[in-house]
Amino acid sequence: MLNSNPSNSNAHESAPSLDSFESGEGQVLSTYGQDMNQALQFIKNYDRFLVVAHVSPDGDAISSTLAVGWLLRKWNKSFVMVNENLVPSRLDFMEGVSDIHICEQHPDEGPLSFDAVICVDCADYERIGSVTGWIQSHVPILNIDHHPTNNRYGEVALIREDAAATAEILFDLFEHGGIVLDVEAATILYTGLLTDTGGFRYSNTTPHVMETASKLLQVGVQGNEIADRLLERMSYAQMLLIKRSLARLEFTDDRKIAWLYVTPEDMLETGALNEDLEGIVNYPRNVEGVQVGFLLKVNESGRIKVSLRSSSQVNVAKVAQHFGGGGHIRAAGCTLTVPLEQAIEAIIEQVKEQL
Ligand SMILES: [Mn+2]
Repeated sequence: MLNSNPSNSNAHESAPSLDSFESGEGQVLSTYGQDMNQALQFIKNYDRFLVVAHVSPDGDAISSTLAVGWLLRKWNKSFVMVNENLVPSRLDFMEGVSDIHICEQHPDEGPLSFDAVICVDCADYERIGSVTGWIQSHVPILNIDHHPTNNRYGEVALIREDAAATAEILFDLFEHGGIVLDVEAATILYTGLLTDTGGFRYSNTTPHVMETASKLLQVGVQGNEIADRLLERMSYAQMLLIKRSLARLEFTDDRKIAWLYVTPEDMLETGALNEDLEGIVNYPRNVEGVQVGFLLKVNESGRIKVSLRSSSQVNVAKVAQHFGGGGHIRAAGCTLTVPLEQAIEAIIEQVKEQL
């Protein structure tokens, strides 16, 4: 079935993106090229796929899920896209969002049968949450991700730690495979790139990111519209939540660490959804002199989700890992099950170790 598709007939011969991509590092380059070949071969080898990203999906998770779905559709494969949790409504504009099954709404109902799994934007297999219950242990997995903490699970792992987003790796993969993007696919990839770089502002915004963005804009992506929708616009509930949580902003005596928290009552009384928490953690981090900012979200169960952001060389992934979490050097997260005051003290102590 794939041979009928001319755009994919020379997937293994052409590697147009690689030479311009990391010149001078031939070793890294060729390994990445080989991994991309293996990933393309994996997709060709099977016919029915499950595509899944991490729980509480962000822009890159949904972008990557949809981009893989777009390719599978193009290659006439059958597939089911799934996530444990609801897709944030601000991401609704991307083509295919309504096709993503939400596992928490149908926990007992397995998906259509499938013979391979593609996990995107997940540092470890458990990050897909309850979707693991849909997958039998013998089913082969393709693992596509950019987290430095990725443990290379799965039969094939396509990992580039210095990629800003999984969407960036998928762009490389498509370019490597000679797969021509349409505006829908380009918009999907651009969204992952935009959100995981904080609007092309974070330190992961490399020349390769901007080259990728440029190529996507050339396909016809409306970058300004996506930026306005995802970076500027706020829901009313989100603004109420910010108003409340900022009133609780606290600092250590040296003002190098700052934090705030959100309670279940805040969520209930403002009508905010989990997606409305996005970006709040930047307020403490953005204060002059603050090296690490963090946000604690207390859940009804008493569990506390902590988001950490570093504005300096402090590696917050290490802090998160200490509590069983993970992430990137400047953005990481973990979950604690202790009272709020204790959680704050424990996090501060670990951050101080890294300072
Ligand atoms: Mn990501």
